[in-house]
Amino acid sequence: MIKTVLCDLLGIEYPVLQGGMAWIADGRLAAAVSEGGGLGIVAAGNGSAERTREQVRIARSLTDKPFGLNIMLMSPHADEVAQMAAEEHIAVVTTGAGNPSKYMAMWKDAGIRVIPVVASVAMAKLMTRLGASALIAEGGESGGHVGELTTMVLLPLVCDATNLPVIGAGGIADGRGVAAAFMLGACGVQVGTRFLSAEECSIHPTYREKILKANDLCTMVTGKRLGHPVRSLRTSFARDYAKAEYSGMTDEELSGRASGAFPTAVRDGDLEKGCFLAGQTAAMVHKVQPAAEIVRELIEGAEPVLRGATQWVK
Ligand code: TUI
Repeated sequence: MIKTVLCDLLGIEYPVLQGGMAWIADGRLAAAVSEGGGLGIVAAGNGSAERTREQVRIARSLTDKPFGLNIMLMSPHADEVAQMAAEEHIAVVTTGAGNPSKYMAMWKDAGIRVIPVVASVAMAKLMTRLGASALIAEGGESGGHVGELTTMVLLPLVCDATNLPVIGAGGIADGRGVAAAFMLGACGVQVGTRFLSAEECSIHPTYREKILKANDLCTMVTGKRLGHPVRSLRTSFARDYAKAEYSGMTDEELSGRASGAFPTAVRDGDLEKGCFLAGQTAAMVHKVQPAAEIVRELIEGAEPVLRGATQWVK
């Protein structure tokens, strides 16, 4: 069985975090992952503090095990959600899409373990200095908001830049990916896309179907022109948006086109108007199964790979 310092740090059985997927990771999914021995995470996304608090309480009602809250720092509600996290004494806060420096002292005073996603070495060093408990190095294979670097490069660079436990993310969907992340210096993984096929994940059936049928080339990155690149399924919406980025459209017209596209995908499964966030590993997601089974498969699958890793060393 694989056990690392992350298990003791977070009070979990397996070093697997569920990604903080905006509009998707609700209390039900988070509780199911935590019940399965990983760390489930409720995502605040663009939601208000009160809406997010409801999901936190749902998670609490479904599990006694620790779970986390992901705060999307570009959200207009980030300040109030950050405050709510302190009030609720959330065990673990992960952050994404920005710099959480201004909240770190408040969270630490509330006894929260803070684990920011870092997309650069500079951010890794800053977060280490400000007292993060661990770091998530998330490469651009991931779904949603992406940085410049791949997991293969970012993860070892972040490990070299910090003495904190590092969690690898982006491009990990099975035991081989978990083992590879460990080889690069990680002591845990964060997995998002694979959980889109969890029984407890409440996305629209069309979204789930598109993930199950996805192949290797079925995601693309859009949004670079406005400075918020996101990886999503290559749907007609994503293709049209990509074309619009290189047309004469103004920035306002362009951002109007994307407005509401994430929740539209999750709730309505609308292929014309929705943006279906997904990582490159969508091609590796083949069946619907309980979240706890996914957690177990990730860890059990990594063991033989890690044991066999010395086979070429003579
Ligand atoms: O945050 C994510 N993934 C996301 S957020 C999201 S919702 C969204 N809404 C509007 C526009 C864009 C996205 C969907 N998926 N992953 C974690 C992540 N964080 N990836 C990259 C980063 C990141 C980027 C820059 C973290 C820190 C950072 O620092 C910039 C700075 O301020 O120096």
